[in-house]
Amino acid sequence: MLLVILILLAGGLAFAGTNIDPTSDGSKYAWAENLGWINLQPGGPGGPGVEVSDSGLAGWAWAENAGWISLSCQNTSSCATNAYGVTNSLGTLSGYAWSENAGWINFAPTGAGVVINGCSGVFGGRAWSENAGWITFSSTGPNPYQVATSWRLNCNDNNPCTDDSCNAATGCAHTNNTASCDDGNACTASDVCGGGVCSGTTVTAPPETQTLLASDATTFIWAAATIATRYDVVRGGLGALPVGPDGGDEFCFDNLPGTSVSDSVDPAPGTRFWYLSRGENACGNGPYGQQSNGTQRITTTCP
Ligand SMILES: [Ca+2]
Ligand SMILES: [Ca+2]
Ligand SMILES: [Ca+2]
Repeated sequence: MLLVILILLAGGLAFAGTNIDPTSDGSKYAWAENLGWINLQPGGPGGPGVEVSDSGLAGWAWAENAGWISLSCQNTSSCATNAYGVTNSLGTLSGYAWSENAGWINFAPTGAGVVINGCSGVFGGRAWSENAGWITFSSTGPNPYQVATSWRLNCNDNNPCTDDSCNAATGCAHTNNTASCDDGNACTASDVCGGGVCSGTTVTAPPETQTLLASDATTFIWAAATIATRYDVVRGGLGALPVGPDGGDEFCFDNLPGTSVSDSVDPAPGTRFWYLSRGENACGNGPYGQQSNGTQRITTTCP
């Protein structure tokens, strides 16, 4: 039997390696009441032993009284004819392993079952074999033993507003934090985590620009408006006031990045230009301010 299997193993099968007994302290033995010790890393690291993944167990275990135990039909490329294997669902194992000499080994028998502590990697619980009886994966008794793996549960909940941790006694924990974040909404600002959720202060259009003045004969400047990301400036002729309604004598300097604009155009002799600015952002356009009679200045010259 051993010879047959070893030839089979040598016949072109690549081992995934083994992540059992990561600290090399002997945490690789389960105990079967009718088989004795079962070694889940019989060939040492890189050998044909057991590999734990998010989806299940792969590779082989070795029982001193029963020979090789296959944890997956993939070991012998036999899944097409007999799909079996031990699956891993967040640390809870189920399904079957196969031993030529011990028969099927059920990892989730009624009233028992095998689990892996996703935060410590230590196996617990029992599997059942009709021929081998109970197989126990850890014991704190007089002769303590255990199987351990470097596999870990992924506690990342993909929520940046929680700090994720893995505690061997209590499992995954997600603690709300107050980190800065991005709620994906351009019309909220100062986004921050609270209660496990990212949110920000609603952004509306910028307020009216203030402190408009000509800094020299060709340059018009104004003070930055809060939450404005760009500015429009409308120019018109003093003789054509009031402002608006659109086009005509007016000219638009659209979507200026800063708080000034230089105008290379001179007014006709004897006339003068007026300039107005407004702030804009992705959530709206600010006002041009009010006329002396208290009504809003409206012009559609600038988009
Ligand atoms: Ca998180
Ligand atoms: Ca936002
Ligand atoms: Ca604009």
